[in-house]
Amino acid sequence: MKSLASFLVFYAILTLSPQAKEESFQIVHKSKSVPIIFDRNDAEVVAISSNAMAEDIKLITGIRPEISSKPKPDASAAIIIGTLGKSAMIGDLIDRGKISKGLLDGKWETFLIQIVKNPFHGLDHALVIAGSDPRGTAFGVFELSKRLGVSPWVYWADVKPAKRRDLTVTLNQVVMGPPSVKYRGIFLNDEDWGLQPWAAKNIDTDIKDIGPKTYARIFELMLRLKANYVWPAMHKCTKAFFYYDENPKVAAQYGIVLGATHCEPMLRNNVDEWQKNFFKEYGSKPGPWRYDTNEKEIKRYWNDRVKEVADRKVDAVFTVGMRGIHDGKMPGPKSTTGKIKLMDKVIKDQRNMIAEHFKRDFSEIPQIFCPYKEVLQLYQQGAEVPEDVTIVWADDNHGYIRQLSTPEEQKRSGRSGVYYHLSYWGPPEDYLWLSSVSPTLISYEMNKAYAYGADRLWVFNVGDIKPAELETEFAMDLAWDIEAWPPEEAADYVEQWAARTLGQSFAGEVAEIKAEYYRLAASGKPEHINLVSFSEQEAGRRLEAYQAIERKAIDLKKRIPAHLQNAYFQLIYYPVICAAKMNEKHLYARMGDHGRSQDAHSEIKKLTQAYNKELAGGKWDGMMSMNPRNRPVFGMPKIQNRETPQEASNTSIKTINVSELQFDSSKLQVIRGLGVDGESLSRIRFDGLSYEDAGNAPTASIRLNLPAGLRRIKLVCVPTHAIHEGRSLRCSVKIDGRQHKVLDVNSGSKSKKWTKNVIRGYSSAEVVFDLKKGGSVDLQLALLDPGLAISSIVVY
Ligand code: REL
Repeated sequence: MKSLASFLVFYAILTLSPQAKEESFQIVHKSKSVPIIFDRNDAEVVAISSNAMAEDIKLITGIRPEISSKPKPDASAAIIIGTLGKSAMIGDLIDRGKISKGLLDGKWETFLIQIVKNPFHGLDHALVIAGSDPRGTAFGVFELSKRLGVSPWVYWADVKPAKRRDLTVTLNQVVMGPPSVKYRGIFLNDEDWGLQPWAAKNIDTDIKDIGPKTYARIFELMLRLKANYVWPAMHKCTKAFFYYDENPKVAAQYGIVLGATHCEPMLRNNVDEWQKNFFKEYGSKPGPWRYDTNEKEIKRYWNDRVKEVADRKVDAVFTVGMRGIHDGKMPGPKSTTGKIKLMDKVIKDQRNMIAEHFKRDFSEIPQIFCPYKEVLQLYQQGAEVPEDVTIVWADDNHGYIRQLSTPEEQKRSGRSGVYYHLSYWGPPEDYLWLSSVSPTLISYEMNKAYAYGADRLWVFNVGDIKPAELETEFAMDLAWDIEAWPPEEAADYVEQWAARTLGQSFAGEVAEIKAEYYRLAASGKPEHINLVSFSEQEAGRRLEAYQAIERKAIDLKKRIPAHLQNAYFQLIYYPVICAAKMNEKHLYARMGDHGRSQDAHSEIKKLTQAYNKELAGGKWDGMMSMNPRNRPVFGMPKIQNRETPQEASNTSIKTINVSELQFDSSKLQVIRGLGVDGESLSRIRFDGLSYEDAGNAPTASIRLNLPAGLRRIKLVCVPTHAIHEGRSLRCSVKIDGRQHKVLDVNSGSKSKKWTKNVIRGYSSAEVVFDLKKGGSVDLQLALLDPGLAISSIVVY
């Protein structure tokens, strides 16, 4: 529980105390709040966050602080909020040595929070929040809010803070930033069954779409999460982001940097702007989406957006390169050489446009190239990406990053980033309903990426945002501070998160429930369960495990305080119970139990109805679909005949858990919460070294008693990918130091094997040894490549 302990210590620095102490600052006392003061010349996001803080204080105490631009004569204290170089008050405080310029100057998104005595004439003291830049200031404001007990999910998951009459903050100077990752953000994707219908019905009701009012709420959430970058929703159910003139304005007000997906170069939404509305914009039908045959038209279309972005001074990161209209391949030449040549030309032309309109050095105009799906092959085979462009490596859509930068690529000035899925539409199968990628897997993959230089930009596909709240917050916390949650500690995050979200007294139970929820989903996500086969024993154990967390979640619900019931339902109860019911529906059907299968299905229906119609008085109506894209898994499965023979159960001699192994803990570690068995053995951090000689590689061993004969040994591993081109995921297996074989579990990311692996949640490889005589033997594993994570070893 190291992390929980450090969390408590950390929070003790800034505690809320009912009685003011000398170093404390009273925000609300005797039904009176100190005012919040900021300079009107400061950035708009400062006004926005100051107002949000006033609302947060009101939510806790019932008293809304007054907002003003200068100290009020009748107040002896104030909260002063401002940005270095934009706020005269902050400038003054620096000039008079009250706060340090050096802590902020020249730093990206950095802030300090500090109690200052006699800040200005007439004020005895102030709580100062100062940022190195406007977003830094806003992050400081929301950090204070969070520490006062207001969750980032106060609106988005109804996490209401406990009421207090007085509000006092006690702190030493707090300095946070710069963040580990420069651009950190979310992709709002597959919005058709949640975000779009919900926004149309409840928020942007005038335009019946995801529009400026919805984006304002999303951007506030992002600031609360210290995120700064967005790929807006882009499916055909919604209009292009730029269609509503207000959208980019709202982004600017909230200080959010605009980006666009792997298939939307130059910030253009091709479904809406090319396919649907080209005529409206240009007075003619668009020609083919082919750069080799229709260069002029496509160029003009891109150029117009670049000009608009430059003219309106939109803070943006351009995606360069080209794919199909939507999530398809770039149309054009058939041959790979032809495609690569065309891609090179596209990128060159796009950069000329950027240069023409921005008239600044390329290093000041961030650009990304995302080798997603088939684009990775083009890149691997020679497509040229200028060195100042950030390469945004993608995962395989299932949470395992396909490849990272080689030592050569790590030298590029544009460095690299990651596009990572918490939600996904596409082959081999979607997972658009519940969110079940664990913090530990996120930490494992993103720490690995960071170690290989991916510190420039991280974007997470969060689907409709809900119910990926916890995982999204984890991802953003990690992007802010890569050291906060290393893989071996990431499993503790849930307890810390639950303590501040749902209350300390429930945190341990929530953490236990979620740990099982993630473990079970690792061997078959609820959305994939129809594709995974289990032996009768395995199915039985799985049902028991799900029913155990279901009982715990139901029991906990009875004790959660009234003001957090809504939050608990959407954050924990709905996903956990529905995951259990989805498993019951399919596994009981396989056992021929129609009644229980049908009951599970009906329960999912009932809970989804409650989510939409009853939760928080109907606030989330339209947000939750129990059958996005109507995939077969969501319907009633075929009930099998009770007599149907089940798959044979495991005949193995022994399954070895990695915690039974002996190893040097300065080189290897067991990571809790990773893999199908709930723990996996991996190297400590990602040192980058691969070994040809097993003698030098970190090893783990165990003494086993085995009968003589042919013995098959299977490694069950997390289905990660080799760290970069030219590497693999090898493990050398030795018995009694003599017989020696090397296994490789790297499957690539296109093979049938890979499909099987990501659906069932593990990769595997086997070796056969001929044991001449039975008895005690020494089994030794040498982990030759970084990124290899072994979950268990099965001996047959
Ligand atoms: O996950 C992705 O990045 C892609 O699948 C998306 O771009 C795409 O919109 C997908 O949701 C379906 O078309």
